[in-house]
Amino acid sequence: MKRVLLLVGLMVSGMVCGVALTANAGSISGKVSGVTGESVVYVDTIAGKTFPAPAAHPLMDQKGMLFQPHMMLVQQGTTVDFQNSDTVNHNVAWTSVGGNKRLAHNLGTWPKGEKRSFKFDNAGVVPLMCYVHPEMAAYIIVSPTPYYAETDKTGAYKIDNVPDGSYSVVAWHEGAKGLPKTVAVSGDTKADFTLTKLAGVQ
Ligand SMILES: [Cu+2]
Repeated sequence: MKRVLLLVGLMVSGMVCGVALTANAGSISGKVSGVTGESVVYVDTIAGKTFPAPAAHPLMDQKGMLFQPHMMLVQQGTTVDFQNSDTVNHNVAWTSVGGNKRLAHNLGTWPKGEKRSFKFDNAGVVPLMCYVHPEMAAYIIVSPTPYYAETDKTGAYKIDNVPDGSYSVVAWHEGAKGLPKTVAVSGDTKADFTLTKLAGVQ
């Protein structure tokens, strides 16, 4: 009798594990081509789904007259810390978020060693600029879901732990229009993108 119960127990736990693995084991991977260097790929807004904001504050530094890093990918709701590490004053501002000019914001201008923070509650590309030094530029890409990845230099990417389902997946590269594509994720799924560089498009 005990042996039968043990066997049933093992079968049930095996089934539970199996289901759990199937639900969580998916991924989206592939290649972004048509552009040179790193791009980003993220799963766009999923209807009826919200995700808790990450607690970590990534750092956008202004150092050596550059925004560092040049491209930062964060989840919606993330607070980014902006720091000035140079001896000159720097400004941080953006003219839109996801193309929406009403979300333009100027964080101000401040000296070396100071930091200011901003919580990005709206998804989309944030083109960063410094009004003191017009040559300074960088991008924060705010993903509405936790399913995102930067490509490597060859354009290859992999987004892990994506539950099975049909999603709009967006590929973006500096100077190219974001390209959405419907991807039906079932386990490990491939999705390739070909982007086109456009003049005047952020
Ligand atoms: Cu500056």
